[in-house]
Amino acid sequence: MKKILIIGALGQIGSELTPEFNKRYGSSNVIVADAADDKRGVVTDNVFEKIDVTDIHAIENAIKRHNIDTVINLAAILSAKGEQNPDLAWRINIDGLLNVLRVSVKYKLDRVMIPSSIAVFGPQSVLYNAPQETNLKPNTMYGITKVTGEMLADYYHRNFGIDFRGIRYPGIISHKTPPGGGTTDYAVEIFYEALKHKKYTCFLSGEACLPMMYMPDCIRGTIELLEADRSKLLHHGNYNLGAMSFTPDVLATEIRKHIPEFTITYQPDFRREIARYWPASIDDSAARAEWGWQPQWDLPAMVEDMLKEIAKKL
Ligand code: NAD
Ligand code: AKB
Repeated sequence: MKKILIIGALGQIGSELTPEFNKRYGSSNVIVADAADDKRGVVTDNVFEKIDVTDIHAIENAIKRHNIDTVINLAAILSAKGEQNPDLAWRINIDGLLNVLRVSVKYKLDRVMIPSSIAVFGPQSVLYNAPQETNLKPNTMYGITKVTGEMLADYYHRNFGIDFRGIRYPGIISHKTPPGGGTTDYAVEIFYEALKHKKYTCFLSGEACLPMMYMPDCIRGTIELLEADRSKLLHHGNYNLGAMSFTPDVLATEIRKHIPEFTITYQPDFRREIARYWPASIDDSAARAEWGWQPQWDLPAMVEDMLKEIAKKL
């Protein structure tokens, strides 16, 4: 892992992974890429390449030019946007992923990481303490692309020896960059509305319990898996990763401990149907056993920190 290319680096996770990589590996060794322009000034110290992940030549050019040996592909269409444009979700999440896998073989990359999601689970999965291995038949296009991605990654690992690593992230909560169009986005929006207007209308139902994680845990877990000893990994692109689980009702109650006037109302839309077949909690014992995963942030600590940080921004 000497020279790293992050594709999709301007999004919610990439914008926080990049500075951590810079600290760890040096910004001259971290090349960042995205199909979008860096209008928010996310990238400060890194070389920036405008790359569409569906353009294999653009990826190849960057790999050759910068002597890349590790690729992190964060470019994706998330669950809610994916239901609105399933063709686009397939093109970016699968054609893009295949491009990354193909160049990994051609340029003999040292390591490749592409995230999966709790969206791999579906109506036939065990949804409480959802096991690592279970019946995966999601009913969203996003979920279908994530299961397919996990299977393709396994195939490339088996047949071409690619060192592929990936996590089924839960909903990620953060305050730096807004989430990109998912079902768990409510758990970020709610903080801005609580601070600005002391009320929030939620697009899920009050009892929709989902696994969530605060960004510092997400970044630490990602780096820990990336750096883990390959010989200890029995899985590759599909680690369940748990931290906390809560419903909108429970999150609102926790926010009310800091803002007593805060109220929440519910107007569920199509995203309620997406959340309905996602797990309430996940069994991450494989990640704990194989590379020592241990979450550090719980709900009260996360809520306190989010309110403090967003208040500074507002
Ligand atoms: P995001 O939507 O915030 O960011 C995605 C980035 O990809 C954006 O900057 C976008 O401009 C870029 N992008 C889109 N299409 C592109 C293309 N064709 N070529 C290059 N770049 C393109 O997403 P995120 O939340 O940072 O998620 C990163 C990864 O983590 C995704 O694979 C996502 O499925 C996964 N994930 C995220 C969460 C979460 O809650 N954030 C949860 C589970 C899994
Ligand atoms: C989404 O809601 O689509 C993402 C995810 C859990 O994959 N946050």
